[in-house]
Amino acid sequence: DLVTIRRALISVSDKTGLVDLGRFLAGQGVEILSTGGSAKALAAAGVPVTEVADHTGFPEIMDGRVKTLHPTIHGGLLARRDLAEHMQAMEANGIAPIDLLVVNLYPFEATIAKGADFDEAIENIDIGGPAMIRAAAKNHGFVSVVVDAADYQPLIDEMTANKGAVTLALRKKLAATAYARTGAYDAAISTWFAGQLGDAFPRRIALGGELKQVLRYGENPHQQAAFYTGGAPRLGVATATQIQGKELSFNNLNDTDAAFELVSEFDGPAVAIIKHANPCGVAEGDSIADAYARAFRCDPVSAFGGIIAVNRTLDAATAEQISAIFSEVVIAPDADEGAKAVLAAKKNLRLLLTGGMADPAVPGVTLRSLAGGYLLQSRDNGRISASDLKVVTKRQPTEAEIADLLFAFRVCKHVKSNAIIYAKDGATVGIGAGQMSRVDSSRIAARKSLDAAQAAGETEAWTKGSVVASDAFFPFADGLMAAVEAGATAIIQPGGSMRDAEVIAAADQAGLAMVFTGMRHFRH
Ligand code: 93A
Repeated sequence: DLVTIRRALISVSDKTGLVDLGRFLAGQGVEILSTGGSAKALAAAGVPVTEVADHTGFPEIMDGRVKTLHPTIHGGLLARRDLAEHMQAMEANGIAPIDLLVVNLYPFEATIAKGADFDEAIENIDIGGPAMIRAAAKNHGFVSVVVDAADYQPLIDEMTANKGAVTLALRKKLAATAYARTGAYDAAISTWFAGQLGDAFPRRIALGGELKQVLRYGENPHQQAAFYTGGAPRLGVATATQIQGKELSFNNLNDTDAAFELVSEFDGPAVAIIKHANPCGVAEGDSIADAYARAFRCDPVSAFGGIIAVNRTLDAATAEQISAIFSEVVIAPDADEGAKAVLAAKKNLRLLLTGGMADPAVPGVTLRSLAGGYLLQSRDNGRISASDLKVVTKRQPTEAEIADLLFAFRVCKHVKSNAIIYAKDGATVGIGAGQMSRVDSSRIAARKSLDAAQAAGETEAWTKGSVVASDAFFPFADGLMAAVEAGATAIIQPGGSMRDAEVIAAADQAGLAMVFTGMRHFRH
């Protein structure tokens, strides 16, 4: 299954490594065909080369739009060397076989990334390149196709080891890479095109994306996983720089994303501590050191082995507090030298720096797979402010209560449903997450708050005198009564239940203030 390379076609936009490859091939006695710019670069380096136009006898026309789109080229790439009929067709039409294709495409992705206008983007859609790549990859039984400069060396190594020939194993691998490239290329074009049309839900989506890391395993050790970057650039775990620590795991990446998205919601200094994609403490504070202490206090037991996100430059004082226990990851917009020095002592702790915060209001899409399909939705960028609140009880919330209600509802958005959040003075004091019944979430939050208070030497749960947020309406008054029992004084919830009247009456009876947001924040 070895195929000796006798003739190669080289047509590359990115000329990296071109001359070295050309020299190697020429040294192996390979005849090189090449397009305008590539041929020029090779000839200038003294590599013998034949222009594709001279080979086909047809000139490059229409500003290069038609240069390799010619039967002499495609016949040379597609002919099956094991079929007499194909060989005769080549013979009869003066077609020479091409054994190696080296192509990288017009830089469409880079062109749109630099903000090019519509016409320039269109001109950077490569047609001839993908056509040749797909042809050569189809005929990988006889042809090698290289679409990435990173594959020049493996090719050179194989040819060197096999007297100028390439194995079927490598040709197959190169073919798979080739189709991934043309697929991703068209994905980038279609995504860009849909964006130009303002079409948020195109009939067909093509996922671009680049492999960043093959992970040790997935959510569990028996699962395989990899991390891809792509889509609309958004500051966060996928774009962050890792300063120190072990390799990130699947769960680390997922939890760190949740942590960073949550902490990006707040304007003042804020800290979120995440376990299993849910927060176990969130707080705003005068400084992030203050916010960390208050977030940690919510549930110190769960915070062990957590993932910490902060929304200000990490300083030494906060790093010292973080170092007091074992944590998996810290993500921050930046870290000062003092903080870096403190965390350096924790060899395994991963420190990720993003260079800024994500804008929670920005539109975008989230994608999830299910058996045989995908779910695509616009991201939950909903944000409730004081002017959106509708007071439904006799008692109006105080200003302090309103501030805590808004804080708690913002946290709710990042907690698995059913989510119940108790908060006081800009810090969570009880979190109930992921229960199938809302009243259970309410009770769990209160119970955990009591545990944390008692561990800190207090007798009363911190939910006493707090406010409470619910990610969706209370279907019955029981969930609200659980909050009353826990000592909450005010409630924020979307409203909209059939039994709203009953729930409002129960709140009035208990002397609570309750506000409706009209917006739900389910998170499943
Ligand atoms: O405009 S094209 O779509 N028409 C073609 O026939 C064609 N053939 C190769 N672009 C075409 N190419 C692309 O030209 C290659 O994919 C490569 O990116 C580029 C190399 O051009 P040059 O060698 O002139 O720099």
